[in-house]
Amino acid sequence: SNQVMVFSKSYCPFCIKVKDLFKELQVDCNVVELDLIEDGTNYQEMLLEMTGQKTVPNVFINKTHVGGCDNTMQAHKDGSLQQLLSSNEAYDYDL
Ligand code: GSH
Repeated sequence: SNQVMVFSKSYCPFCIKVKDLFKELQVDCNVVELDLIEDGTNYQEMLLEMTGQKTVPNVFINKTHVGGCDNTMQAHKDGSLQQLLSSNEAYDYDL
């Protein structure tokens, strides 16, 4: 099945909006709250290098980088989110 990753910060309103959307769609997602991780790794810098995007939320579905909140809402509107969610690619990141 598909795998959804949401890199988030617990206090970020855009992240809450994205997490609420997936909840509403009854899509299980793996949420990583970057502000709650204290292992010394700069995950945001890694995400910036991978995707060119520094802000959270940073959403991935399977092998596809969806983007931030605006990108995810737009993909929901235009149907591309559902298409990604119904695809069957394996999750392939090595974070
Ligand atoms: N337009 C962006 C989107 O649609 O995702 C807004 C995202 C945004 O502004 N996120 C803030 C952020 O990442 C947190 S609320 N700020 C920089 C940071 O926390 O390092």
